Amino acid sequence: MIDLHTWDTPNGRKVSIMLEELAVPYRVHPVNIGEGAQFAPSFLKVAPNNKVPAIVDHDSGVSLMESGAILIYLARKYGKFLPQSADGEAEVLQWLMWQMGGFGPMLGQLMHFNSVQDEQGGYAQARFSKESQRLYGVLDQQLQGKSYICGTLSIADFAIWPWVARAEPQKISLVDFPNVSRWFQLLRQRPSFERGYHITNKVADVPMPAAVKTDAVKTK
Ligand SMILES: N[C@@H](CCC(=O)N[C@@H](CS)C(=O)NCC(=O)O)C(=O)O
Repeated sequence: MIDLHTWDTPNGRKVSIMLEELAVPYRVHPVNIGEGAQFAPSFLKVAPNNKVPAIVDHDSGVSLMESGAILIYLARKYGKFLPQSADGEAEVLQWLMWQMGGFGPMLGQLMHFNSVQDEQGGYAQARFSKESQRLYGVLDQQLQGKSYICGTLSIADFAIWPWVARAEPQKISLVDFPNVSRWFQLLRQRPSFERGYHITNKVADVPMPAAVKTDAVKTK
């Protein structure tokens, strides 16, 4: 049994989506980061960096924080969503690292500064918006002629998709990125993505959004 400590955020959703795709048993422990639950001593024992997600795998005794490390661990444990060949694995890890080091942090900052109204917010908003647009362009190029980021469904898709699902607060129009838009819609149709996206809302017993907001998402 795996314990998943998470909240309804892009990094948290990567792991619940993967667990739903794997169809393995797991329990969700909501960590309400809006109320400071990430600083509770019991959570810090599992995640010393006080951020979600984190897992405890009771089969192996492994306790892990950092969503990228968790995705790699689960992929290796279950032998799925990470190619066995050295070159195949390297390609997936390359896009996972791209998400962990660039796409996620930039979009996180962009969403923050989009919500800040003062002058300082304006400068930072423009800076992160420009870089985010560039990163979406890189992803769009990678998805040209492909159903999935690395050809077949992998942990790179699980890591990147929940960030694209937040395009609206990022003020990014997916109309400008037709390959990203097509890929986003393809994965959105998978029941495991739908379940994994909403899992923390269900468990946290707060109102569930009607659907992932995709009004701005139109394929060309
Ligand atoms: N690099 C970490 C980032 C995790 C992260 O930033 N989590 C956010 C939610 S998406 C969080 O827990 N924030 C709470 C806080 O900063 O206090 C990962 O990918 O797991």
